[in-house]
Amino acid sequence: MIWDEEFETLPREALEALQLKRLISTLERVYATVPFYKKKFNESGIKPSDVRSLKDLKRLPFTTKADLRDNYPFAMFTVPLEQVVRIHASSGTTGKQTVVGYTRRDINTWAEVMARSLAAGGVQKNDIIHNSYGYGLFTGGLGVHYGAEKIGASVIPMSGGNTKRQIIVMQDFGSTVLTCTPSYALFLAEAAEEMGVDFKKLKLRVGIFGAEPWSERMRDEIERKLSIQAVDIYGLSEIIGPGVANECIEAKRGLHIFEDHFFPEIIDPETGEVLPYGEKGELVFTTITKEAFPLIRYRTRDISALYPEPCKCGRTHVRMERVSGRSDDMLIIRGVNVFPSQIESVLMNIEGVEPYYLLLVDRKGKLDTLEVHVEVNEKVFSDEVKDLQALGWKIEKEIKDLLGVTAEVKLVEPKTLQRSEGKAQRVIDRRKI
Ligand code: DLL
Repeated sequence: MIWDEEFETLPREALEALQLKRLISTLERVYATVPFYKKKFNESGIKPSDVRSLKDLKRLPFTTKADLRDNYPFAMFTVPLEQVVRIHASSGTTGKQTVVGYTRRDINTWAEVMARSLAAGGVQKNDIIHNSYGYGLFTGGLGVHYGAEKIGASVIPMSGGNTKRQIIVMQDFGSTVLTCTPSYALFLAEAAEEMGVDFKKLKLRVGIFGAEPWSERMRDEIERKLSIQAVDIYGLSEIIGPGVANECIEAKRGLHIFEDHFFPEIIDPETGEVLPYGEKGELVFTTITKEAFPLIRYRTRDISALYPEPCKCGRTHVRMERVSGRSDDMLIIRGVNVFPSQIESVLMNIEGVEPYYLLLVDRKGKLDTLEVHVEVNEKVFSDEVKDLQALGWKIEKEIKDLLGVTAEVKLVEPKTLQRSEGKAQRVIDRRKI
């Protein structure tokens, strides 16, 4: 179902005209109210009035996470705090937290794009949404909540944790939609199995999963174990929270970016040059309707590509490929660039291996080492030692063949690696400590 037929199916020309109008008004707003932007634009010798077409956007400087840190906590806001009705923050893995603010209109915009996202995943007003994204400073919980209410669905504000109770609620209340991180969805499946609850007998029919990278194989695994359809939702606090883009359930091939609110670009992360449609690079967003905290050319560090081809769902907004990793997540192991998602793909293609793994990177002397801890299923674990050893070697060989890096694989007992209620931590890099 398309939530906002008019805006989500705008012909390209009309969409671009709208984007330009909104872009110019955003640029004027930040130039007039945020000293950081005024200084940066002046240094680049460009004024908002110089931007006459969408192509001119690339003449503007990027905004980075470091800029947000330098302006911590509120110096990037365009309005006085009395107009800010909500504040969220994301902790990130390094450095100071990033603080974001919303006016009342921003909260409405967010609810609107979240309603669109949920509707794209097939959610309707008679659904019961079991929302296990964390409520709090994290944008997941409240973001989904407002979108669900806007649709008129019944939302259960579960938040993360208390996994057994989650299963009981899902069973007793007849939840039809699950919203949480993909890793937590798998954990819920595991917990249900231990409690003797059969997911196939539950009313759950769809899951809207995001906030961390996941693979096509993981989608298959979740769909099979939970007996549902799984769609991908993308977003980041800085841009608005969840609801920047969402897959449509009709195609499940890439996420439609709500381009009448967020203007996307893909750049080469090394040179900053804008790349054409279809090429992989770093996603950059400019918000064109936000009031309190607009961002101009914000470098997300997320790796993706954009596809403008028409979609069978009827939406005209471009699709982004599922995020395969972050440019700053890339591990360089003995000179070889490795993304955790590449190792995940290798693991998920091997029979007997469970979707729980941890990558441990260390430096012994001058040499980097990579240990891959991965859980195997009960059946494999009860095999003879020599079979387990052979499986370990097989994984090592596949990693070496496909990624060109030597890893030491440790097969661990089922259910021994830490489960996450929110974003899973899959890499420990001891070299930085
Ligand atoms: O994770 C917002 C969100 C909540 C999105 C719930 C989807 C669902 P942050 O905590 O600021 O916000 O983290 C943003 O998470 O830059 C990506 O690296 C990653 N991320 C978010 N969604 C996806 C996804 C929320 N579908 C950062 N696939 C982003 C891969 C994702 N990575």
